[in-house]
Amino acid sequence: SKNTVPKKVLNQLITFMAPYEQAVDELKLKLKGIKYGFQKSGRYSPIEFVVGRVKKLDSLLKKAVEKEIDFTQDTWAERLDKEITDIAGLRVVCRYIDDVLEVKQLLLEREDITVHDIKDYLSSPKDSGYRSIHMICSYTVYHGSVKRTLFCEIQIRTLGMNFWATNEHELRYKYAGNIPQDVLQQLNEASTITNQLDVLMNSLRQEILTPAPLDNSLEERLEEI
Ligand code: 0O2
Repeated sequence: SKNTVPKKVLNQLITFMAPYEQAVDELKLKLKGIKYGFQKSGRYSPIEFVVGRVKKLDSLLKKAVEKEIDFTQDTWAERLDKEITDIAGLRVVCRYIDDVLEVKQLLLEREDITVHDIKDYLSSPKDSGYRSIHMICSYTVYHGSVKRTLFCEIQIRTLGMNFWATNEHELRYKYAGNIPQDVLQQLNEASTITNQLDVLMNSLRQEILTPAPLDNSLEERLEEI
């Protein structure tokens, strides 16, 4: 799809991406701040880890072509800003399903992140078996001498969902999008099993968050086994 883009625009695209890179850097730090805050105060953190990326150029161009964004017209930058909401992407990975919901709630309450839309692939998984919560947000960066408010997509998922999605993503890449039926079947089964594990582990979360009963010493509990 690169040959649909004039050479001059390719250079402009690098400049175009710069504030998005800053947004990813800042948001990564801020989301990690949630985790550190819990840890420093000795509390259980609903966040296990945070990763971020700006959309790769080939992936961005592919989506732009799908949206019929014409790079020979000088409206292309405005259209990318407005129509491609995941140029800045953050991913928050949690241990338990309830943590995913807690992080979603924490993000909804923040004043530096405006949530525009929530895609709940947790309640309604995709046909592929994909599960996650996607929050389409906007965030303001002060980049050079300009203030820019940019869209970003924050994905929240469990370790299990992340494991599944990583495998599925690699298979989709390997088969260039045409995953054989039997592999799709296996992936779907893996998604079901992953969800069963997530649901089971989620009940352990309650166990972890409630203090051990005082009248039940470690020795007593070991004797019970
Ligand atoms: P990249 O840039 O390669 O990371 P769409 O409009 O179809 O593109 P949709 O369904 O509206 O997408 O979801 P959304 O909110 O735009 O998010 C797309 C991103 O969600 C993907 O990024 C993945 O990170 C993730 N995702 C969505 N569906 C699946 C799925 O079935 N399997 C996996 N592994 N990940 C999924 P991209 O498109 O890969 O972009």
